[in-house]
Amino acid sequence: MSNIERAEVFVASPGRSFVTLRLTTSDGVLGLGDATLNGRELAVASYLRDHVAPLLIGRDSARIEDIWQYLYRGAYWRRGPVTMTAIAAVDTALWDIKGKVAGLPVYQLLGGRSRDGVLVYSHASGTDVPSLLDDVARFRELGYHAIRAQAAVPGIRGTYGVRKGAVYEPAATSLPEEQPWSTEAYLDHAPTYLEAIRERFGFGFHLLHDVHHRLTPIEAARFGKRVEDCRLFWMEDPTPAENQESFQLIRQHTTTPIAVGEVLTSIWDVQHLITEQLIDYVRTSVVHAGGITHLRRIFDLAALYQVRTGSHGATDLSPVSLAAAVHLDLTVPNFGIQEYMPHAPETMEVFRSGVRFEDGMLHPPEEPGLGVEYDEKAAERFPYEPRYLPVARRLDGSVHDW
Ligand code: KDG
Ligand code: MG
Repeated sequence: MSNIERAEVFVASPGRSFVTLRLTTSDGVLGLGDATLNGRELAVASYLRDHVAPLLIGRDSARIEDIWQYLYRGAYWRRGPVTMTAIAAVDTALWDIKGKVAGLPVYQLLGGRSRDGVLVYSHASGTDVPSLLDDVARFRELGYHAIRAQAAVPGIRGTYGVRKGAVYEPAATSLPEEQPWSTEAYLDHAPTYLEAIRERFGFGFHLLHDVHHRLTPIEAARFGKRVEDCRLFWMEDPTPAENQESFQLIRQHTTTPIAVGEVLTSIWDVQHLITEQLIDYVRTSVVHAGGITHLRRIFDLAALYQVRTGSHGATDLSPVSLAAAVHLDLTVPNFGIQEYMPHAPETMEVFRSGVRFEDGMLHPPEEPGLGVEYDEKAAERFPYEPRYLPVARRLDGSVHDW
């Protein structure tokens, strides 16, 4: 029996902040899990260090399902981003260990390949329409078959989704920046640049757009209807998903596919959306939805209702998460697409990952486990610096959904 002997939590900011769990077994096998919750990093680090690590020591590292149930049911307090991210980190690290013990890459433990590679989309953006079009051209040249497009709304400083430097990083300030928002200006502008992209580049690639929870259901219905001729792969998070019946209203008006789930953390949070077929893609991720064990359960439920997967994969999900996602995506029958934003070079100095991008697809490392290493020494050069996502305010000063 190979017991968990050590549980270490690393918090560092190589390019951006990451929380990483490393488990070590009595046989000296290491397992990594991502525990990053953007802007709330230390809450998960404390949950792991203070409340989970002491419970893990001495447990059989092979019993992944049992440890999942123990941490989930045993805590009494269930669900929520902090709990589910902490459980995810443990679960991911245990799959990494199991792969290393078996001498197999994790995707082989999950049933083996269902496809040759994992289709990904990346983020084109622009401060205006011409610069967005240039960016789309650049992603086409890089070989992407699917591109998300976002442009700044004229007169609205700091529109979400618009890259400032080489890497899109909205969590950029030591206290949340307040940014203005106008739904009217967005609804007038966004359809015009999506149309401009189709006019210039045609329909030979997938086009995606993230509404980022900014619209009411009827506004989202109007938006989806207006852009139908652009044949979007999806419109993402058209409205906040707390009131899930409201997606029915959007559905009544438009055939534009809908993707939801990056802020949802359990199968119960997506159950209604899936079983009522109110969405087409579920965007829950390994790191925020309880790890590989729980995400696979969500994806299996989704498969029953012809909902496909489209996991969140922004840069605030570490290379450990990305690797875990690629292993899982490769195996699930109802895979749709994977979000992929390459990490900053500093991030890749700390996380050595064998995940490979080729011809618009990601491929997992073939070595045992997840195929990612954490360089603790390199991480010491990047001490933790708290950074927050912005907050949006309407033009009258009231808070809007970011
Ligand atoms: O932490 C928040 C980001 O991950 C989020 O703003 C990115 O919406 C996002 C996306 O679709 O990648
Ligand atoms: Mg999003």
